[in-house]
Parts: sequence; structure tokens; C-alpha cells
Amino acid sequence: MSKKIDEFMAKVIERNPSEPEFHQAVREVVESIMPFIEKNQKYQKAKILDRMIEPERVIMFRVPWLDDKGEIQINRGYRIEMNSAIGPYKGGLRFHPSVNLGILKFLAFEQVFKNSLTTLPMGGGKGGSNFDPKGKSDNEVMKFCQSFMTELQRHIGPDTDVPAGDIGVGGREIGFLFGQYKRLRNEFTGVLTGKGLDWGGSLIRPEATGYGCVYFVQEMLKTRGESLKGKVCTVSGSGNVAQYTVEKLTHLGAKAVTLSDSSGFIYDPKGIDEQKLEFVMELKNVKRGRIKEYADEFKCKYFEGKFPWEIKCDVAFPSATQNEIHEGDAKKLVKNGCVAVGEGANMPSTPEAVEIFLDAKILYAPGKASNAGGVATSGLEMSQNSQRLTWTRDEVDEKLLQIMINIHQSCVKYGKDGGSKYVNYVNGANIAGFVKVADAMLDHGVV
Ligand code: NDP
Ligand code: 2IT
Repeated sequence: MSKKIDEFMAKVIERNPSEPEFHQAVREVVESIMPFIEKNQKYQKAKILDRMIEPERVIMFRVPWLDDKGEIQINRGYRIEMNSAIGPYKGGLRFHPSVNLGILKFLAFEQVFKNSLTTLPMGGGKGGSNFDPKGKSDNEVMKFCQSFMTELQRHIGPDTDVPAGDIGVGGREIGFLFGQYKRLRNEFTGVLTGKGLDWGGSLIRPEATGYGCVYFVQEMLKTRGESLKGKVCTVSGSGNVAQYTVEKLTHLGAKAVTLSDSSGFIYDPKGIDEQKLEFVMELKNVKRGRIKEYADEFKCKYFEGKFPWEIKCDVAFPSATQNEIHEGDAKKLVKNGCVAVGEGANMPSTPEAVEIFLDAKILYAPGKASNAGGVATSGLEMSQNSQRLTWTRDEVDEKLLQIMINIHQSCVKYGKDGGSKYVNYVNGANIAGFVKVADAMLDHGVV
């Protein structure tokens, strides 16, 4: 089997040079899927896996804009329309200087499986730009978003491709993007999700990724007769996903003790309670300051240039970016007694780190399962937009919880390791996500 996987990967690498994150994401899936399709020849014959690693469409474009000094800036924009077998392309936009084709292809590929797991009718896509919102004025961010959407608008639509937020794209950016789309197309539609509540957004969408991740971990802990109550949790990042992870953990009686940004992390052994979280939200979402200011405000330790994985915890929630947990970090986490990892970020653990978690048989949830609550709630926003109705906070939260429970069940169904009780959530998520998309592709013929 490993020879077959190596041969497959050699072709992927040759065809997609200089895209290490894409190779990494594909290998993880192929390792789970190859044994499965060996037993299910119909997928093999129809070359489903070969087709799934080839985006249906890749769009790359120039984004010129004028900064506050009147100087011309040029960024590169992208949209990867990966797979539309089960619904319109759906997935976020990332604005970060590290953005390149390979990173967006990895994210779009993951999104296909994630969206399938949600049970909602959404294909997979991802986009973004190497634009860095950090240090830019609101006016500059608006100018950039307007230019970005001026090109993107011709490729998207409520039944074609529905973008949303990701790193560097939150409520402010979605507002500017939506405003420009509406103006250019003269249409008020649900073409983006994560919209403001006054103009078509869904309650709970901002909270959904973090809440959903905590719900998923809660389900995993239940399989071992445990709960989150009293658990010490480390969280990385301090953006959308991290903030609402901390909020839900606090509601459920757990204690979140860390947060980070790209400069370093803070460690607050007393716990980040509701009032401290309010400070973080104001700091990050309004003032757009650095997490170090938390340590100054609440007199706790700040670790420059590090992620928080050396801190002893029961559960870890990596919620910043890809490959933030390396092999050594994983070893430290396991050695310090960590029993579960819930990935809020996409692919935050390196393959070596994943292996450590699986070997130690801790409860390890890959991002495409545990962070699917965000896009699932985007799917619920699309439903509400189509119906021209808004559901209450409790209705959406209840649906989100049920979706996370269902995703967990699918992972258990496909991830049971032989006769043993142990659930390999990586295999579970990959196979469960694959089957629905693959069957739809079989139905559609050679397209
Ligand atoms: P935000 O932009 O709101 O926050 C990102 C956080 O991560 C910031 O604290 C940021 O620090 C930190 N970070 C980003 N890049 C790096 C890096 N290279 N090194 C160290 N720290 C970094 O993004 P989100 O919270 O929305 O996204 C976080 C993760 O969750 C991403 O992996 C995203 O793909 C994933 N995700 C997001 C969903 C959503 O609905 N928003 C849904 C599912 C997954 P700084 O401000 O210093 O850059
Ligand atoms: O990675 C993700 O799932 C997201 N950034 C959310 C995508 C969405 O369409 O809500």
C-alpha cells in the first residue's frame, strides 16, 4: 500500500511543483482513502481521486489599489474552485502576506471534504490574496476589498460560488466586499456569508467555528466518559476562531489559559474569563492591537515568538494557522498529559505531530471535522437568505450542535480501527467526506 501511495504522491508533486502544503494535505487524505478505494473498485475505475486533486478551475488576478499616500499598490488575488459535485463552491477568503497558490489549493482541497461532512449541499473552494491588512487604515482595507471584488464578482454568485471569511477577513472586510458586489451587480443576494446581522447575516455565524470545535471535542470526550468541565485548555491564535473557542469553553466550565498572535503567546493560569475575553475582543477586533497588551493589563506571563504548546493542559485547541504544532510540540503535549486536540485551524499539526497523537491514542480531531461548524453555519446563512427568513440564535445554535454531533458520528462510523474501540478520526473524516462527493461524481459521469 505504501508503495502505491508514494507513486501517487510522486505524480502529485511533479504536477504541482513548489506547493508543499498542498502535497501535505493530499497525502493525508490519500493515506486514508487508498485502502478504502482498493476495496471499492468503482472509485478506482472512475479515477475519482485523480480527479479530486485537480481543481475544477483556478482564477488568478491583479488587484491594484491606491494607498493613503496616493501610491499604487499591486496585490495578487485568487479563487480556487475545487469541486462542485455536491453544491456551489463554498469556502473562505484569506488575506495574509503568506498567501500563495499552493496554500489556497491545500485549503480548497480540505474544504471539499469538510463541506461534505457537514451534510449540507456545498462544494469546496477557497480564495484570497497576499494583501496584509495589518497596519492598513480602514480606508486602505476598503480600497483593496473594492478592487478585489471588482474582478472576483464575475466569477461568483449565490448559486455558483459563495465566499466567506478566513484569516484576515472578518466582518469589516465582508462588509466592504458585499457592498462592492451589490453595487456592481445591482443585486442583493447571499453571495457572501458572514454578513452583518442587518444585511442578511446569520446569528451565531461569528461564533460558529469556535463553538463547533468545542462541541466536537465534547463529543470525543463523551466516548471516554469524560466532559470539558474543569479541563485546562490551551488555545492558540486570538482571532475569530480562538475568541469563540475560549467563550464556549468558559460557558462549559473549562479553563482556557493561553492565547497567541504572530508575535507570541500569553499564559494566564487563572483562566481567561468573560471579562478578560471582552478585553481581548476589543483589543483584537476594534483596536487591532497585539496580544502582549493582555499580559500588561492582567499581569501574566508573555512568551515572545512562541506558540503555547509547552504549557501543561488537558485539551489543546490550535486555532491560528497551518503547521503550528510540530513533532516536538506534540511530544510535549502528550508527555504533559493532554488527552484531546481539537483543531480550530486548518491543518495546524504537521504530519509528524499527527503521528505522535495517533500513536499515543489520544482524542485527535483533524480540522476538517472539528472546525466544520463555521462553514456549516455559513450553509445555514445561505438557507436563511434563500428563504428570506432569519432564525433565532437558539435555533441556529441547536442546528450547529446537531451538525457537530452528526459529523462526530460519521467519523466514528468510518474511523473505527478494526475490531478495537479506538477511533481514528483522521481516517473517519477523510473517508466519510470522500464517499458523498465521490458518489455524486460517479453519478455525473466524466466531468
Ligand atoms: P483571524 O484572522 O481572525 O485570526 C488569526 C489568528 O491567528 C491571529 O491571532 C493571528 O495573529 C494568528 N496567526 C495567523 N497566522 C499566523 C502565523 N503565520 N503565525 C502565528 N500566528 C498566526 O483568523 P481566524 O480565527 O478566522 O482563522 C484561524 C484559523 O482557523 C485559520 O487556520 C483558518 O483557516 C481556520 N478556520 C477559520 C474559520 C472561520 O470561520 N473564520 C473556519 C474554519 C477554520 P496575527 O494577528 O498576529 O496575524
Ligand atoms: O476554513 C473554513 O471552513 C472557513 N474559513 C469558513 C468558510 C465558510 O464558507 O464559511
